[in-house]
Amino acid sequence: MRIITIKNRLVAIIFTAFIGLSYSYSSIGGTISLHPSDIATTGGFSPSGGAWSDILDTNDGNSSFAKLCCGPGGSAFYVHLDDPSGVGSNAITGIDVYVYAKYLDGQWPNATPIAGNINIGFKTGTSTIWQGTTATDQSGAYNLIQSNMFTTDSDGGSLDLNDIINLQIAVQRNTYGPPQLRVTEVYADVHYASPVPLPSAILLFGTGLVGLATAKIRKKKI
Ligand SMILES: [Ca+2]
Ligand SMILES: [Ca+2]
Ligand SMILES: [Ca+2]
Repeated sequence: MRIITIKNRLVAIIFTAFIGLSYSYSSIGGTISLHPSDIATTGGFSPSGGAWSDILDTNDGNSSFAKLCCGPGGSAFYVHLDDPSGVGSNAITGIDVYVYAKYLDGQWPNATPIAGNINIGFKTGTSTIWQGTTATDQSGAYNLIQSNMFTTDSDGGSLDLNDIINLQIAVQRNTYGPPQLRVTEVYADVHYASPVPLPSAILLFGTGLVGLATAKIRKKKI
């Protein structure tokens, strides 16, 4: 009867330790998505279907978007992003930038989709880091343009919470001539990692091992 009790206690200890381990590892880090809070620099772009604070929050097609037509390429708008919550003092490990965009050529409502080029980037301080020119297709659908993960701030330093608070996304129209660039959504994914889990995981695993040893000693005394 006592052996069964010890076995049950042992199973409970190991089970608790491994639940603790998996919980710790699942909380190692996370990702938060940040959408625009307001315009920082228009670059000649104008909002359609709402205010700058709202039009780039969702991929709602042509219901709300930022637009710029005509002229030489190179014009860019910058948007401020919502400040992060839940990151705490955890280390910031990277930023991904996402932009939904397309080009149209001709007068609305008879404008037709056309392929074009855009660049996307981000700014946390003085400089802007660009992903590089990317082509959009002529499907008429908003193309998702995604950056590689940026792992420094825009001036080359390590990422910290202030960088994320100051984070801006930049979108540049890189096609010359009349086509209109439309952007319906932009956001950034911010990745962070917690420094806490490893020690806590070791502690929990250690607790399990101590429980195991104690149970064995008790078993021998029977
Ligand atoms: Ca918003
Ligand atoms: Ca902000
Ligand atoms: Ca939109």
